[in-house]
Amino acid sequence: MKIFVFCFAIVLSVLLGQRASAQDIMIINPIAAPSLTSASKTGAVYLSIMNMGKDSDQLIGISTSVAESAMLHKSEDKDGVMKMEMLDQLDIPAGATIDIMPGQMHIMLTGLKTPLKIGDHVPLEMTFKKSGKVSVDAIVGKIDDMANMKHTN
Ligand SMILES: [Cu+2]
Repeated sequence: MKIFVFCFAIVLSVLLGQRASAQDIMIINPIAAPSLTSASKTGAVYLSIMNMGKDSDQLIGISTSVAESAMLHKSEDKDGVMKMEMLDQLDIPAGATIDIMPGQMHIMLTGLKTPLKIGDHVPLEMTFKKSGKVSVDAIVGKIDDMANMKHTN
């Protein structure tokens, strides 16, 4: 009986250990912007990535079934003109939360199959170097006009 309990404890700790490492990355508040016109072929998704692990991790790829491609873009205000730059990977330090938010970064969808309406689902598969694939379900909703915050500071 004692041996049984001991074995059970080992199995349990192994299971919990695996579960912990698979859940080091947490995606918070994923939201997609609604399309402005019915002809829109591009879209944007915003979310925060939290790394609860002890090691840094890197976001190395994103895919979605609603568009031909999804990639991480950095937006920069250069003399009043918004410029976008593609990021091949994004470092998420241990214990850090990285915000992909308007005015800073966005996940750009190109080749949208249908325009995005409020309430639609945008499934994303995000690939991390250490944590592997993380599935995300972003809902299309009104984006707070956070981009305008840059005018107040
Ligand atoms: Cu972009």
